[in-house]
Amino acid sequence: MAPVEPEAIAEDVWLLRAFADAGALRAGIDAVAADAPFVHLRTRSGRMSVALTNCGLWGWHSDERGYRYVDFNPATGRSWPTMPALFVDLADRAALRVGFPPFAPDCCLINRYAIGARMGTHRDFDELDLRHPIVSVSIGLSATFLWFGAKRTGTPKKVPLADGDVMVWGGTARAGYHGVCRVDHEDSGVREPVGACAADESVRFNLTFRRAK
Ligand code: MD3
Ligand code: FE
Repeated sequence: MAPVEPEAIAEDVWLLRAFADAGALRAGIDAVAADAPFVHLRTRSGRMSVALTNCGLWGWHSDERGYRYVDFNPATGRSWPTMPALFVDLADRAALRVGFPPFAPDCCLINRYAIGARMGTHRDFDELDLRHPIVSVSIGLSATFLWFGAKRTGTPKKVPLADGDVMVWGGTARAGYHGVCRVDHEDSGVREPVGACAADESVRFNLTFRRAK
């Protein structure tokens, strides 16, 4: 894999462009989804346009009762699929690359964005220990990530994310507000999808590695 210099996007936010072999990760996503199919969960504000699944010990779940981590898949009654070794290795290498101690994620949330899907402004604080970083990997179609930081108002920093890009959040950024613009057309990207994704349908995946417990 080509060496990349981490780019500092904001305080404690790092971008590693084209760090991941997205084609290889796609095989892992397909294996996870074969056991734990993608679903559109409900939140208190309605049905999510993003479909998701999980692998690892814990999975992020939402319904009318709210958000939480669950140790089995409510849709199947089974444990979440094991995190593929390739996933764990990538998350660990990305965290190390920007100076974090070894990162042992126990949850990988996989988001799937079809054209038209978006993620509203929110922050993630259901994890027990916010000292652990978050590592996220973009696969397939490009999208614009919005970084608001400590306040959910104001003008966000817009970060175009392409196939294989990896971001790491830690420290002060861990509690920051963020979102993803509507994925609206296929040629919105800064780079063409490569490898196995080139032949793929119009979809963006995002892997989010977390230490939930
Ligand atoms: C920054 N996912 O799943 S990257 C999410 O592209 C989520 O699917 C987006 O926001 C996506 O919650 C954005 C991942 C991300 C996740 C958690 C964070 C970025 C974060 C927590 C703090 C700061
Ligand atoms: Fe988030």
